[in-house]
Amino acid sequence: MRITLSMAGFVKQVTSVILKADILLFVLDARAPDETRNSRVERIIADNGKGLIFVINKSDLVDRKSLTEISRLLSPCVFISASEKRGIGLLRERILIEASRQKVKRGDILVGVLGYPNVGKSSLINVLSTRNAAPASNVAGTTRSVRTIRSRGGITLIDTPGVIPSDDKDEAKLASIGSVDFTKVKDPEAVFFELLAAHPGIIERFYGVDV
Ligand SMILES: Nc1nc2c(ncn2[C@@H]2O[C@H](COP(=O)(O)OP(=O)(O)O)[C@@H](O)[C@H]2O)c(=O)[nH]1
Ligand SMILES: [Mg+2]
Repeated sequence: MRITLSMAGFVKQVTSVILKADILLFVLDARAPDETRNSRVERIIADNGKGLIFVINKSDLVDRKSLTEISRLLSPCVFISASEKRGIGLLRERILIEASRQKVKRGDILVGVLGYPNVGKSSLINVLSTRNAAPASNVAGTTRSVRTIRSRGGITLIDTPGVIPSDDKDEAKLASIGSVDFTKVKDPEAVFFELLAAHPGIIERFYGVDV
């Protein structure tokens, strides 16, 4: 197995999920797809020859037009709403397509879930494992010993998502979608003024103040 980038700077869990999985679901927030991508993580996936599917979650929160724009830039991608359980069938189909590209044996597809905090990784794992889900098990005795959840169609999920640390990204954008806890933001004033500039008038109207 080839690891081309140093592990330094990454949460160990993210890299370990990538190395164990055949296919990675990179969960993005439909309201901020660019800001919830991570080029370093994407490179590690590519360098290790793993399959990658961008899963655009929370698509219930954006309009159709912006979904079309997003899909032009991300390939392959699937739009879902984990909370409304939409797009899950299409996602399963896409996983099977990528698995055959990766020459993974049908019935033996190990899928990992990655993304920034709060994009909906746990919600996605939950919907994918609702039907025919086996209880979390331990695939022991193989090189990829890992806790998994069996899903339908020969898809097996790694039960722990890889959480990408949000400290190397645009803090203002991540705070605005709840991906970083605002109480933990390093420079709250800077974030506040960026939000103010990005959404002129909204904060003033909401609080009935002049800023
Ligand atoms: N509107 C909407 N909210 C969602 C969706 N998926 C997850 N959420 C919400 O986003 C928050 C974070 O979800 P969670 O699965 O815990 O994210 P994680 O931190 O990536 O595991 C929760 O409040 C979820 O209810 C979705 O498709 N649409
Ligand atoms: Mg979670």
